[in-house]
Parts: sequence; C-alpha cells; structure tokens
Amino acid sequence: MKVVRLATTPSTQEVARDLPAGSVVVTDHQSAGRGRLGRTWETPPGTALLASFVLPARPLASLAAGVAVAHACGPRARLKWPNDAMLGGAKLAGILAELHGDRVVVGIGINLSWAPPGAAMLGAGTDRDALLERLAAELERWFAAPDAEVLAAWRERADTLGRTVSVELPGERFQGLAEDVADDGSLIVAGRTVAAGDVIHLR
Ligand code: BT5
Repeated sequence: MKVVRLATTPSTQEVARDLPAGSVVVTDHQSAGRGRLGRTWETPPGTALLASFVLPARPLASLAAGVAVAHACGPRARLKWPNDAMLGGAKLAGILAELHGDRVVVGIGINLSWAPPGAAMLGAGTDRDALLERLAAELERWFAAPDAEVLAAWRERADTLGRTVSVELPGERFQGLAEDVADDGSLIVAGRTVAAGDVIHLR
C-alpha cells in the first residue's frame, strides 16, 4: 500500500477518491469527517485512526471491509449491520464505502483514546501504525476472498443476527427478528429483505 499521510484534511475520502487502487490516506484530524447518508464523523485531533483505503471494487465490499475491521480490532469486536464495528455493544468504528468506477474508497474511523458518549474506544495505548498495518493486511485478505467466505466471516462476527431490531427506512419503520444476511449482503428481518438503511438493536 502506498501511504499518504496528512496532518489535517477536511476528509480523507476526498483525497483518496483521486488516487489509484493500492493507496491509503491517513490523517490525525478531519475538519469535515463524513458518515453515511450525510451524517458527520467526529473525532478530536490525534485520538483515532482515520484512513481511506482505495481498493478494487467487488461485490459485498462493505461487508468485507467490516470483517477486516473486526479482525484488525481484535477478537472482541463484533459487527452491526451493515458495517459498524462494535465493542461491548457500543460503536467502536464506522465504515463508509464509496464506489468510484472500478475502485471503492473505504473510509474507516476507529476510536482509540476518545469516543462520544455511549460509544467505545480501543484504548489510548493502541499503536496506531501497527493497527493501520493490520487493517491493510486484513482488507487485502478479505477483498480477495470469495463472496461465500466474506458472508461466513461476517455471520461469525455478527452482533445483529438473532436479535430483535428496528429497521429505519425512508418513510417507514418496522421491527422484527434479524434472521440472516442474504447473498447480496442485504439483511433479512422478519422475512423482509433490507438492502439499505439503518437498524437499531432492541434486544
Ligand atoms: C459511519 O457512518 O459510521 C461511517 C464513518 C466513517 C468515518 C471515516 S473516518 C475516515 C474517512 N473519512 C471520512 O470523512 N469518513 C471516513 P454512519 O453509520 O452514518 O454513522 C455516523 C454516526 O455515528 C453519526 O451520526 C454519530 O451518531 C455517530 N458518530 C460520529 N462520530 C462518532 C465516533 N467517533 N464514534 C462513534 N460514533 C460516532
């Protein structure tokens, strides 16, 4: 991986989108970090791993990235659909996968020494460069893995499956048991296929 390091930037996603596959942009601080669906990603300077990896596009890119993050963060990290990494039931890391032609820019924010109220962090003692290296290796591994392996690995780390969840869709909300992920990465809740949206773990 070719690493581009920046002291500060509005968002590593914007820098990475112009780079070739095999690049990664890392920064200490983002002034306009982005989440999904126009939401913001907040981290005080120097308290998180903030990186955007440019990878070849593949099906299930978002789930593959989630599996890679969970593996890089350790055995206790779990996954909330579609791809939040969780620690002890709280959000540890967020992933934003954006498709640009034949490349996908995978933005990853992992809390290390700070987290907003109710969220989790990996700990101030975490070696950020070692974590970046583990992340790069895991992404390479899971982006090369067959779909069936990605799905199996996702299920193994899933915190969402087997729970009652609330599904938030544009203009609709319903509750039900999160039964499985479908072959295309959709979540199956009470027999309904949810391709995009947010879920809230109820119990
Ligand atoms: C995400 O969005 O979880 C994807 C976040 C991706 C951030 C990385 S950092 C490197 C790269 N550059 C960027 O600009 N972005 C990527 P979403 O599922 O929409 O969750 C966003 C929500 O998480 C916010 O609305 C808050 O409620 C919450 N949140 C914000 N900052 C957080 C933090 N540091 N830790 C935990 N939750 C946070």
